[in-house]
Amino acid sequence: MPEKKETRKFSRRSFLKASAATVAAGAAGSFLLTKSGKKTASGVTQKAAAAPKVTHKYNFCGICSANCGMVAEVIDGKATRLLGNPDDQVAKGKLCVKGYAALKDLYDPDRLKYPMKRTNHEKGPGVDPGWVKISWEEAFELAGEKFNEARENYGPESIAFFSRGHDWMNRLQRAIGTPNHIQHHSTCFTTYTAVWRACVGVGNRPFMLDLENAKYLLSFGWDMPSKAKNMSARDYVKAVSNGAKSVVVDPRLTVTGTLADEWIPIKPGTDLAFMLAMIRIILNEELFDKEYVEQSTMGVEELKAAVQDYTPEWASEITGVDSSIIEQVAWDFGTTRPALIPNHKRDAGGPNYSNSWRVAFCKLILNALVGSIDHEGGQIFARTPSMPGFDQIFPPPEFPEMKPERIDGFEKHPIIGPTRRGDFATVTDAILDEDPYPLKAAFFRKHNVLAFPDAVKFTEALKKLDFVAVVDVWPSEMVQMADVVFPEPYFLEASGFGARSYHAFYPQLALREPVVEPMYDTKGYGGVIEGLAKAMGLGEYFEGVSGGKLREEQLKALGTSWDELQNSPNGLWSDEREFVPRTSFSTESGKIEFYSPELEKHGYDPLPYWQPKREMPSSEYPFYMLISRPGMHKMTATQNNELMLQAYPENSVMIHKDKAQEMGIQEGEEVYVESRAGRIKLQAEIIEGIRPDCICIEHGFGHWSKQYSLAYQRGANEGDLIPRISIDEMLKINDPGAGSCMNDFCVKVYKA
Ligand SMILES: Nc1nc2c(c(=O)[nH]1)N[C@H]1C(S)=C(S)[C@@H](COP(=O)(O)OP(=O)(O)OC[C@H]3O[C@@H](n4cnc5c(=O)[nH]c(N)nc54)[C@H](O)[C@@H]3O)O[C@H]1N2
Ligand SMILES: Nc1nc2c(c(=O)[nH]1)N[C@H]1C(S)=C(S)[C@@H](COP(=O)(O)OP(=O)(O)OC[C@H]3O[C@@H](n4cnc5c(=O)[nH]c(N)nc54)[C@H](O)[C@@H]3O)O[C@H]1N2
Ligand code: SF4
Ligand SMILES: [Mo]
Repeated sequence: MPEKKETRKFSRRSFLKASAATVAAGAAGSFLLTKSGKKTASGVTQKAAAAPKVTHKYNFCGICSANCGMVAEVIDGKATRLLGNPDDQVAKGKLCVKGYAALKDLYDPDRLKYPMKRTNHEKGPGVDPGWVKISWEEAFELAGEKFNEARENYGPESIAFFSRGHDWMNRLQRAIGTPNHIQHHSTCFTTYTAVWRACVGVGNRPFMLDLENAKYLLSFGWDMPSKAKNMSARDYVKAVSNGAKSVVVDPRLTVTGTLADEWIPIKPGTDLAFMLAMIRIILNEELFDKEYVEQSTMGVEELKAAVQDYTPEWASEITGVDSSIIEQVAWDFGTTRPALIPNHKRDAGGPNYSNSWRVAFCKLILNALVGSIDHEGGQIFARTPSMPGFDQIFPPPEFPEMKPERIDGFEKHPIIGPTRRGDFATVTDAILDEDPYPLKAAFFRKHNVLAFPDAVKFTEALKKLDFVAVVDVWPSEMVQMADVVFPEPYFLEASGFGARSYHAFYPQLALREPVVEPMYDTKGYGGVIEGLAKAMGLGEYFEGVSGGKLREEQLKALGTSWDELQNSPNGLWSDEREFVPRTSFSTESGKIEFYSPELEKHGYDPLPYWQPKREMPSSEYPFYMLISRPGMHKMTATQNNELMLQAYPENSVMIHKDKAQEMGIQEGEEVYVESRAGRIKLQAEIIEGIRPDCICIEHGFGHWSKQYSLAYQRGANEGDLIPRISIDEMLKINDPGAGSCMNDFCVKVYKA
């Protein structure tokens, strides 16, 4: 067990060591086929009757959205180890460190065990909620009564659901008649979604890559090999081992950078200038894939005219990168095939800066110029199975009319608004100011307080609500703010199936079997929603929906059945059809639009012109802020996992050694980091692999829930430094993706 408050002294050498360990983590565990064709973990033999009873169950990992296929070894009813499913195209027999360690979460004694209600009406960090155990009936009755009170007294829009999309939840939200379904996406990837919706018409989550076959990889902040998803590490290592050239542009030396041929430490928020200069060279020198551009794109002439001022010398001034390097990268990218600029959600094109959507736009253009959209070694559209939806299978009774105006103002963004993804950055002020209307009750699932920009202020906003219901597995900070708590089973106790989506070269489903019987008095999310609906008098919307009909109908549409999937020898259903590249797109022209009439129609720049990011270093706040996340943790959800904590016990402020020396800061010394939004205290971690004008903090720590016996008070939440944004400010930024500008602020650092 790790010691609390242990100092994590990380030199650059140990950083590299830890990084390599993360990449290599997939190497543990492999499988053998038994004669019957059923897989068993290698080294574990099926023993005779008197021996312990060893079984294997199929599941898929619920920690991150890669959902790697798993096989669990169970001995006498206790899950003893987890391994990757070898036939799953995502896992290919391996998990990442977090997946292997998930048993510690399953058996975490701090897990929520039964429904609870709060008896202390005061709320906030340091306040004991005064939990009382209640029955499920009482929990539903209490929540139903409070939600109805809000609905009747303040209108249905006074209720908000903060949750990832879910069939049951979506139906209850519409049955209540509130427009407020709020997800975290403006903090995570909406810049990409907006650009792809406008310019490609498909690919809401353009993050699937064929890294393995790429010959030139150019990363702008893309660093997935160091984290998840599992397959990124595997395929990146394969690509560089096969001789692919890798160039990493990042203000920080990342794990991807340590394995690359070149690291280019760019000034934060200036990738747009680098890319515009690349586009100019590739067009002027005619390095692009003429056939692909001719057949599959529209607007190349307008683009060429628009980029003529963006010379490498101009870009060099802005980015701090030599013009000769920019030229070399443009030539190499334009002349090596297949070449790929990989995307992931929070790289330079994610919602980090006010100009990030333009970066996402340039990345799309550059990949299309070299013919790498949906082609070998390129950016791929996931081949997910096509199944009928919940509403098709269970047509709903008529829904009440819904006010279009949302509490987070998300409907005001014409391109991203219809996706109903939601804005974490604007919601705090809207709740506090009761503008456009008061919010009175909220329902949270799988979103934590620490994930909201300016989390301290968001906590204040939560105190203003009359009633908060939370579904969780752990006693998170969100649970600490709840009036009623509904405990959910951990994914290893649940049943169902999931489509491969992050690495789906062909349609494939993975089975989820309970690895062990549910350990506590928990209920699945669908059951919680149904219980609440009934208590609110909205049971008619859920008649007949339970009982397995949904999965039967969906599987029937694929020519299989629940019975067949459950008895599948590898826990999978696969349709291994040939990969046929996509040649037409869902824009009006049917092509990838470099000049976007859709963006123009809605008042956004139709071409990716230069624009600086929102905030620059000043004498008051001299450092650029960089945010990342460690490979050994998933956001704020794994800091109570004993194994993960051994690997990474708390976060720190990474600062360049010259700057540290100049400021007299020693390794491990406590420093304050302050922004215009707030201040946190952390230990300094002195490294060489970062620009001297930047600091970096990894997200996920700073838990204040006292019910976490291991995670409590480790490190700090860098989210306390992120400025929240009012709806008006968000509209002024004029980002079609309404991105939360997660890194677009500067900080000062001083000794504590
Ligand atoms: N282990 C682990 N894996 C995860 C997660 C997790 O919590 N843990 N979370 C998952 C989720 S939800 C997400 S959204 C993704 C996020 O994962 P990524 O998309 O990889 O994002 P970050 O980890 O934030 O890393 C961003 C990188 O961008 C760099 N960067 C910052 N500013 C700039 C810039 O201006 N230019 C350039 N070129 N680079 C810049 C940073 O230095 C950092 O290396 O990870 C997913 N995978
Ligand atoms: N400061 C800061 N804020 C950020 C980011 C950042 O880099 N820095 N990144 C942003 C990004 S990219 C993302 S994706 C979001 C993610 O933000 P969130 O979506 O809030 O994800 P987590 O922070 O992991 O919190 C997940 C919560 O769900 C609970 N949970 C985990 N598994 C289950 C389950 O199976 N069922 C239920 N009911 N609950 C479960 C956990 O206890 C935890 O409380 O954060 C965003 N916010
Ligand atoms: S990459 Fe790791 S955390 Fe994500 S699904 Fe796979 S094993 Fe789980
Ligand atoms: Mo994310």
